Amino acid sequence: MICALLLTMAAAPADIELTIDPNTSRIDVELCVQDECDSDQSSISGFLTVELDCPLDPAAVALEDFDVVADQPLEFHLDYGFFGDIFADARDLRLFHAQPGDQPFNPIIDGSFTANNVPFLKDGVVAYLAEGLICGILRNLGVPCEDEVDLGDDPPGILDEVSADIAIEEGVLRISGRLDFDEPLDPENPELGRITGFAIMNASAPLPSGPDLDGDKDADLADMRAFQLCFGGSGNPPGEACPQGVNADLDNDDDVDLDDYRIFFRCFAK
Ligand SMILES: [Ca+2]
Ligand SMILES: [Ca+2]
Ligand SMILES: [Ca+2]
Ligand SMILES: [Ca+2]
Repeated sequence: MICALLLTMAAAPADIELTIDPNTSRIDVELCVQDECDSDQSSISGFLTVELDCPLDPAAVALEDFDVVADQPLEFHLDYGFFGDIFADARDLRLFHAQPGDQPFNPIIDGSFTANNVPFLKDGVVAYLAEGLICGILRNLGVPCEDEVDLGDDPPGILDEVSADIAIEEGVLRISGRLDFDEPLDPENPELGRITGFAIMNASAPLPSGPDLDGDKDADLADMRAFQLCFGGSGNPPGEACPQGVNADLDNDDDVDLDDYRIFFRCFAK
């Protein structure tokens, strides 16, 4: 048991958690039922976690986790005039990674990357009420006039393609992306209506200095010498000769071992 735990810790990657900025990130949703539409929006917040092949000069990025929430409920009023109204709201909306952890690296090309087949889970509650003649129209389509759906009951979905821009500016890692969606409300009842829209996300985090052990923005032979002085092996404290203030524990598991060397070497080999 302890062995398995140590192995898991030894494999802990050098993850970077980026905070989503709710001031510049939002979800915008349009709900259409029987040709009547209304839209609403909310700021979004949360985080995403990535691993870079080399933090000094990344050529590839792995999207390891994300957890995004809508800060306000979305509210819709579909007005059918003489035929009545539908009131709908979506509360506590949340989208998060279904299998967080180590993921494949995706190449960064012209400042952006694409992750494929990303599994996700949803959460939140969608409720609606149809009043007047529109209620009878919904019934004829086999849809109740009032319902509440817990999105957390849905099985995991797959995002075929998640693309985002990635940049490093003055020691800050920035990732920004946009996700468009267009889904039938009920796949078995496509004429009922659709939910369409987009989410815009901007996230950032201070970039760890990583393999640049002497702080001169490279990973060269001088850094390699410092790394060797700090090497202590798996589960041991850093080597006694490790220079003061140098942190060669690049995967944050309180040792300087071969896992840290692998991370160091990705930058050194560039
Ligand atoms: Ca270790
Ligand atoms: Ca250096
Ligand atoms: Ca140097
Ligand atoms: Ca370590």
